[in-house]
Amino acid sequence: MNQYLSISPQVQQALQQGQPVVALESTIISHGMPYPQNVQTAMRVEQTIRDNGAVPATIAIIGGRLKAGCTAEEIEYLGRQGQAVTKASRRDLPVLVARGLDGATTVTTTMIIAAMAGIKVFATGGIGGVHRGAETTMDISADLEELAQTPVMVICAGAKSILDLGLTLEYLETKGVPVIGYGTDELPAFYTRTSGHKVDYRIDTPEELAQAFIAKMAMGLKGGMLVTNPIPEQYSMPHDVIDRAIDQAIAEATEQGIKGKQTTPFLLARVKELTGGDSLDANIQLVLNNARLAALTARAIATLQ
Ligand code: PSU
Ligand code: MN
Repeated sequence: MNQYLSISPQVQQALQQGQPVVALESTIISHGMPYPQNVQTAMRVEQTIRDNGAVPATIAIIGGRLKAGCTAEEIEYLGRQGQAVTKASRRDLPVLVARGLDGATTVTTTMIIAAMAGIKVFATGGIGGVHRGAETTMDISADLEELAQTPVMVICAGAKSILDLGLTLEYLETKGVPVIGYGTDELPAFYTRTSGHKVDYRIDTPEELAQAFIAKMAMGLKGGMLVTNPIPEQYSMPHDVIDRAIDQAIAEATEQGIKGKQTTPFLLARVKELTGGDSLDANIQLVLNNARLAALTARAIATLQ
């Protein structure tokens, strides 16, 4: 086992016994939602995974250790620290680990640590992608490169239209990452069930998600798979409300010269402020929905293997 990895006893036992485990990221806790809703949501997500027959493994870097399975105290700590914790992407791991520091894991680093631990399924809210204006800023999330090389299935609610969704799909195509719509032909855009962009394949059951993922692994094709699961109808938001908030947030980011790793957290926080509590409620519900699907899919993989 990697000398920097710490797997919690519960997660370790589940992995040894071939039981289903679902990885969860921690940047969504520290940077994605305000306290205390972030911690409450993280605990509800873990419980949803247990209720659906799998073991949750919230992933983070604590004191330089790569944790697969955080305690309730560690989740509370990350939630309280909020943006004071380092948002840790692939390039941050060497120095954080060498210095014994803390880091909240993005989709990228959650995939890396999940793969080290042997966890195949990961549930989150939204992934990073190609930002609008990337043709001049070159701002493309490391999440896309990670999907291209690390063997983890990422179950999300699509990507927010703070990104250029068309370019994000083009990038994933180039990198050979299958983009699946769960029960839909269209890429969901996080708060909304539609985006006007088609996914590569529609799959309607956890069993078929499991079969496709197992086939990919068995063929030795590197990289992961992206499953986009639309927000439940009753929680989805009107396109015009969300589009207006996103356009304004992007204009403010440009005006204030927001760059690099600050861009995504800035946009997420502004969209949340501009849409009031509604977007936070929608965010919480879609994460719970993804946790449920991830648990069922992890079970299907465990049964097939
Ligand atoms: N998009 C969301 N919510 C999030 C993130 C993205 O809707 O919480 C977080 C995830 O941790 C994701 C990261 O991996 O932001 C991407 O950041 P960047 O764009 O800087 O790569
Ligand atoms: Mn970026």
